[in-house]
Amino acid sequence: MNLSPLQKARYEYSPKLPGMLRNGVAEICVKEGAQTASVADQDKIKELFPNTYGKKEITFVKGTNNAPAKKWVVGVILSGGQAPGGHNVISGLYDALKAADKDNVLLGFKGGPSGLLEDDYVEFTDEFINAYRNTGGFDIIGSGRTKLETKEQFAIVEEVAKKHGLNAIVIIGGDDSNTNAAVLAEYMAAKNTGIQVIGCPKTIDGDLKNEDIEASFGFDTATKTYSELIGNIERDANSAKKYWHFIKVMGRSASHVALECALETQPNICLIGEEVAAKKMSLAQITNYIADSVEKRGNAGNNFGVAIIPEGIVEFVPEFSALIKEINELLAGSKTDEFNALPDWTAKYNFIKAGLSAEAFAVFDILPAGIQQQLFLERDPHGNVQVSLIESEKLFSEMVKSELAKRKAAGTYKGKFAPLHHFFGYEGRCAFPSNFDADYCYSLGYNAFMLISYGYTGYLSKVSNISKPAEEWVAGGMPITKMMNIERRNGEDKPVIRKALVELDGKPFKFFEAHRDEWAVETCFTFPGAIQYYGPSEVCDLTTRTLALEKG
Ligand code: FBP
Repeated sequence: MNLSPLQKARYEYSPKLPGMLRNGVAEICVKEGAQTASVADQDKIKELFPNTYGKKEITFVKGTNNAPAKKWVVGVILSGGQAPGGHNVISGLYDALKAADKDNVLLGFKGGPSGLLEDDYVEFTDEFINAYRNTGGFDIIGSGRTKLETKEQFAIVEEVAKKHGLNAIVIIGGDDSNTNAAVLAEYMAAKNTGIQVIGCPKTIDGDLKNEDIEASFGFDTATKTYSELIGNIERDANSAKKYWHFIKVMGRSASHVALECALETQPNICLIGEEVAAKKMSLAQITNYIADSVEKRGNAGNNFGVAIIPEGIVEFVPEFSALIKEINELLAGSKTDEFNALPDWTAKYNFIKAGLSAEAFAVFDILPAGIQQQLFLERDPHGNVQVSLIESEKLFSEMVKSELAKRKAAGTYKGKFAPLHHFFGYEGRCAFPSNFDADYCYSLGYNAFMLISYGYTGYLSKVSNISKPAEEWVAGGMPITKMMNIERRNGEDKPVIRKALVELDGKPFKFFEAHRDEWAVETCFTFPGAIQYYGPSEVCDLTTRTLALEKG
């Protein structure tokens, strides 16, 4: 492997552990807290998790380790989308295992949950692990999106685990993967297999967050990477003074990533999906909101600006989601073939017009032609519209363009509008983890082993107080069932970890709301620059603005 100077330097970085984990595994003991209850639907969740429900919150403290002596064989998987720091969760877990006993074994199952089902694994060694310390990516063992959720799959996992003598499995994933970790833990406990299951909170989307989990790992680095790029674009915009940049950022449904980037860079516009839904905003209202900023700035001679658009925005626009629902029905089953057989777009357009309700067609008809075609051409294997592929940055810039043409004709708008488009997602998911993510992830992994060694199962590795210096972080564990409620998913009631959306009464959104009117008209850009790995702590160990505001 060719190594960059930074990669070599990062191998030598020593991640910071919470104070109570710093004396080594022999000096870590458990303090049990109160029994827990799920955030909602307690009776139902208790019934579904008779063996793992209601367990106590736990915290680690300095003291003699009194965990039973045992040889450990642990399996680990990475699940879902990449997030910076995954390699450090594995190295923290490995180091704690080996510190407890050098004969302990860590197996990495490859390609995500499917690695466990297919028994495709690698045994970690010092040499192997050392080549991945403090680096981005999930390439150490790969990841995947297979869901571990059926009894048949659990039986295979049990068989594979028994074959290797695994006493524990660590699942590094988002809300869905950790929900499945809780179900797997219950299965293993119910069958008295002795196989423990521990989760670690991962996702750049920031939506695995609650009163116990202050942040999912990867959010810090990904948003800092996007903010660096957005800041650079802002500086370019402010230099050339001739383009409006429409920037879509990843993050799935929730707008945490967009909001954090806005707090970091102070763009002219940032849409927040949760607000759009709460105010039931229409496409026209959103368009007008952006066009007002372009008009005011343009009339003052500032024909440039930056607008951040969250990936999931269109799902939150009520009239747009109603349209998508009708399109999915219109093309259900064999009707897709009928549609595809039509000779040209005019014939397809007439088919659509005849098939949609008047309200849905009115929404469809105001969309730019490119987006109209995207809605019908790019569909998933079930024939549904792939909402995440909709180029919402182009959708809004084109709608703003038409609106501005009207305003120009009416004589109110006197500026020029030249939009450019960007999508930032994959650029941030495998960046070298910031010092924060390197430290946080290593601590989550180290801590996961402490939970295992003390016999816990169905717990999420929890490191809190993370807006403070690492010395003051608090390590422990929380039963996953505590974070669960019942939700309707694919027509069934399911126990799931509640997904965190942006809270409109939360401090990060309130701060943004208090400043955005000024940002929309004036040029208030801030340029965060690249992530710094070496230098003064106030530059290198910064947490996100979201965390700082939430905990400040
Ligand atoms: P997770 O929810 O698995 O962490 O994935 C996050 C994410 O990066 C989303 O922001 C994005 O919508 C999605 O993955 C993209 O998925 P894929 O990697 O399959 O293209």
